This record gives sequence, structure tokens and C-alpha cells, in this order.
Amino acid sequence: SGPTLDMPVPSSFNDIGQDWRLRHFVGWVWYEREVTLPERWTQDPRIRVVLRIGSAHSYAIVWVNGINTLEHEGGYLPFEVDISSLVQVGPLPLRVTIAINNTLTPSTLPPGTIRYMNDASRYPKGYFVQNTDFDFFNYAGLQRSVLLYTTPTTYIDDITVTTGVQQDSGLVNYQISVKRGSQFELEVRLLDAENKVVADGTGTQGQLKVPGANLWWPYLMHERPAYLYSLEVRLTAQTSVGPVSDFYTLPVGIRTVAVTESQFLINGKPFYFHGVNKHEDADIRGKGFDWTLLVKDFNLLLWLGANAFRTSHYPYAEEVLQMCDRYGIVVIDECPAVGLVLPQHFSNMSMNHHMRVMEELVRRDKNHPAVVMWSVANEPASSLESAGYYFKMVITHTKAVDPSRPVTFVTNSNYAADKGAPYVDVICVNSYYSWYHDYGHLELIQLQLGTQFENWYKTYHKPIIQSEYGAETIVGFHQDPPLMFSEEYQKALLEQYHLGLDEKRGKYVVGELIWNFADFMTNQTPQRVLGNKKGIFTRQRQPKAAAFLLRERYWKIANETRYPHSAARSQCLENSPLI
Ligand code: BDP
Repeated sequence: SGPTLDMPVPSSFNDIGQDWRLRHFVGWVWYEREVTLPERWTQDPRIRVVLRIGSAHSYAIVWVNGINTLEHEGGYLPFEVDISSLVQVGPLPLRVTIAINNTLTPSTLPPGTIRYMNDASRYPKGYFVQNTDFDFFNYAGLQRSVLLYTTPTTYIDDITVTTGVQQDSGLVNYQISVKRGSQFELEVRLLDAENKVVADGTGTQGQLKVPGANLWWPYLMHERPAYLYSLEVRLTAQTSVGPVSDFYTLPVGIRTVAVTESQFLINGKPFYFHGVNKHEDADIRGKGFDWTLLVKDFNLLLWLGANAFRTSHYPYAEEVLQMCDRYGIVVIDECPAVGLVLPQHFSNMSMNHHMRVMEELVRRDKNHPAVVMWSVANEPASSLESAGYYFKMVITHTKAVDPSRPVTFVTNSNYAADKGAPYVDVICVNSYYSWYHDYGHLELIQLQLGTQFENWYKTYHKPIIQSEYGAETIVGFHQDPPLMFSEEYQKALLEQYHLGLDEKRGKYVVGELIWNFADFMTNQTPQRVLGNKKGIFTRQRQPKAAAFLLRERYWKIANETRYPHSAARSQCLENSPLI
């Protein structure tokens, strides 16, 4: 019923059409397509067919041949359903229907409210708006791939790998979950980058020891960063309809992560995060996954000398993390808890959902060596009384699900008022000195930043990351002496921050992440000029002046703190996907 449109997947639906009603649409949209499956998939009783949706923002209901098969809440994580029984009906095309609702409510992540405008003199009957308290456009739709895949009926359901280091040996602990079968054998092999078997094992769990292991190091921290082994898991099983086998290969990086009072350690060495905050955002496709854009972004990160980013403010597509593993870009993996600013956002209902989202996130991303820390939220109202218990519970739960990684949330509260900070491993603090206050007074930054760091450190004795700082900058606006919104002001603001950061770098400040990698779309407000313009690159990925400043700095830090610049640089070029 109703009008239909051609809609590419993956893509956000908002910026595809010429109709403003689609761009701002709030409510249900329906995707549908028919697909003819290979005959083997529908005829062979040893084959299991799965429908997997990379993400659907934000609430989704899925039908297969008109039968309601699955519902999922939360817009940035995958979900799947076994549809074998539905496809064994013969050679008819399979009809997949997905209804998606992008409405955000006080208990969704991110939260939002629907406000009905009841003043009949100003608004038509039933008029409502979606309000949110976060600073990016609520793009929606099937923004990641939708896949059909098969496994045998007894199959490898999950693999969990954790790694350790003992003298010069690497330790790879594995745990394999097999579903729908009890008579099976598992063979496990670990291959190095040259495809040589370096360790093997059997059974659902075990430890592989790799003498003289090549560790997974971040980009610019080692001459051979991002070393990946492959874990091959081979399952052979007996089923009532005959023997089956399943096979899976998982990239494995052997590395350790630890946090002390003042340091973030990777493989026992102090690691300094010098990188960016990103968004999944681009012209036309919105938050739709796009390989071309992803490879371009990685080339820019390598060029910049960035060794880290935060997935502000939601989990990114899995392909992004695979690239991080391959290039040694360290990730703070954030869940979509952004805009938690009202007391009702800390309700038990929200907390339970939040914990479920963390479970889903850990399940999806736990095996990525690049992921070194979970962030459970961005800028919540953590000075509210209820936030203390809330974050204690969410963080404790996350640590129980994954004891191998530190957990944080990103705060913009005052150090003395923050109720969640006692539970984090690393203090991640955002501040916008000389931007959201003391407009234009760049001379205050060093003092204010110094006070900020000292207050947090003396209160908590935990390492600190400056997790956001920046200035809105319209590319091509020039003004010297610097004025707000000019490229010169962005540069000057960064320079002042860098002086303050350098005071504490190597003491207890363990990182700096610029806000933002690139300009991105937001809601329309008088504060935003076609989106947020704090990017050091434009939305089209062209550098502003600040990008060159940051590049100089990041290479300098890599050079000073790690190993010779020339080696780092040649390694970067070797690794560059451009070559
Ligand atoms: C921070 C938020 C981020 C915003 C940024 C800004 O964490 O989402 O986009 O400010 O105002 O408070 O540019």
C-alpha cells in the first residue's frame, strides 16, 4: 500500500530523494524485495539458511514470505534469524519484508522524545516533532548490508578469542560454541601471516602457545604494526541426515591491554592515543556503509599519523573494525548511549536495554585486537544522583561480559559532580574552551585545560584522555588575527590545546582525540550551518588548514615517543592502500 520508491541498500533513506518529507520522515518505512535462492539451499536438508541484517535504525520487524520472523531494537548492531524452515517450500522467490521505525523514545538508545504541538493556531492537528539531545542527524533505514548466508545444520555459532603474552610467547585462548549437534569434532589451527601453521589444538576450548610471537602493535608504534594471525576452526559433525562440516577463519592479533594509575599500556608499553572522533556520515548516503568512503578515510588517517579513533557515538560497521585490525588503528568502541540528559534516561528500563546493547556490542566486536576499550556513553548527565547507580551497573555488567578490556564513558561533567567517574578505568573528558564559552579568548585555554586535568587527576588518579576538543570552521573562511569560524581560529585553538596537552603528556594524560575528523550533518538549528563544521576535513574529505597542523603534530609525537620517524613513515607508505 502507498507509494513505493527504489531504495539502495546499504544507505540511509533520507538524502536519496528530492522530497523533503522523506528526508525528515519519522515513523514506519517498509523495505521489500524478492530473491531466488540457489536450489541447493532449499533442497539440501543439511543446509541452514540465515538472514542477517547488518543494522536497521532503529526498531525493525522482519517478515519472510509474509511470516513474522524477527524483531530487533537498536539501530547500530546486527541481528539474524534462521529461515531454513521458511525456504524449504520449493523454487519460489523468497520475499523479505523489513519494517523500520526511526522514532526515538526515552528508553531507546539514543533516547529522544516525540513532542505533540497542540497549539491549533500554529500547528495542524496531530502535528509532532522528534526531539533529540545529540548533535548528529538521525539518519535511518537499512544502513548496512542485508545478507543471506548458509551454514551446515550443525554449525560454529561463535568463537571467543582472548590473547596474552608470556615472556616471548603469545597465548591465544579460544572458546568455540557449536550449535545443534552433540556429535562433532573441532580442529583448530593458528597460521602466521605467511600461512605457516604455528600452533594447533582440538575441542571447544583451549590455549595455543606461539613461541616468538609477533605481537599486534598499533600503527606507528612498531616497525611491523597490526600483525595478524589466522585462527582456522574446522568442525566435522554427524547429523541425522549425514555428515557435515563447517569452517571459519578469524583474524587474531596477539596483544595485551592494561591500565595503571597514569598509563594506558598496550603490550606493556605506554600508549598515547593521537587521533580523532569520527561519524558514519557522508553526502547522499548519510550513514550508509560505503567501501569507497571507508578506504578514503583510512588513507586520511594514515596520512594524518593518527593511531586511534572513537566510534562516536554508536558502533560502526564491522568492516570499519576489520580495517582497524589490519592497519593498527586503535579503537574506543562506543555504544549509542548519547543524549542521556533527563532523569528518565536513567530508569531501570533504560538500564536493562543499555546492558543488552553492551552485550550485543561485545559479542560482535570482542575479537578485534584494535578494540582496546569500551565506551558505554557520551556526555550523559552524569552529575544526576541516579547516574551513579546506573553507570555502576552498566560498567560492572560490561566488565562481566568482557573482563579483558577497560571500560569508560565520555564525560563533560564537572570532576567534583560526576557520579559515574568512580567506575571507569580511564577518564575521558570533553571540553570546548574558547568555543562554547569565553568566545574568542584563546589566551585562556592553557589555564583552563591545566585546571581541568589537575582536578580530574587529583580526584581519581586515573589516566586521562582529552576525548573531544575543537572549533566550528567553515572551509575557506579566513581571518587573521583569528576570529571564530575561520580556518585560522581552528588552527590557533588547536595550538593552544596542544600546549596544554604537552604539559601533561607522558605524566597522566594518555591521549587526545580531535572533534571531529570530518564535517557531518546535524539537525537544523541556528547554531549549525548545514551541519557541524568542526571537521579538520570537510564532509567531502578535503583538508582544512588544521589538518596539516595536526598531521605535523601526530607524526612528531610518533617520532618522539616511539621509534625513528623515517622508519614510521616508510612503514606508513608501505601499508598505504594507495600503493
Ligand atoms: C560534544 C558532543 C558532540 C558534539 C560536539 C559539538 O559530544 O556530539 O557534536 O560537542 O558541539 O559535546 O560539536
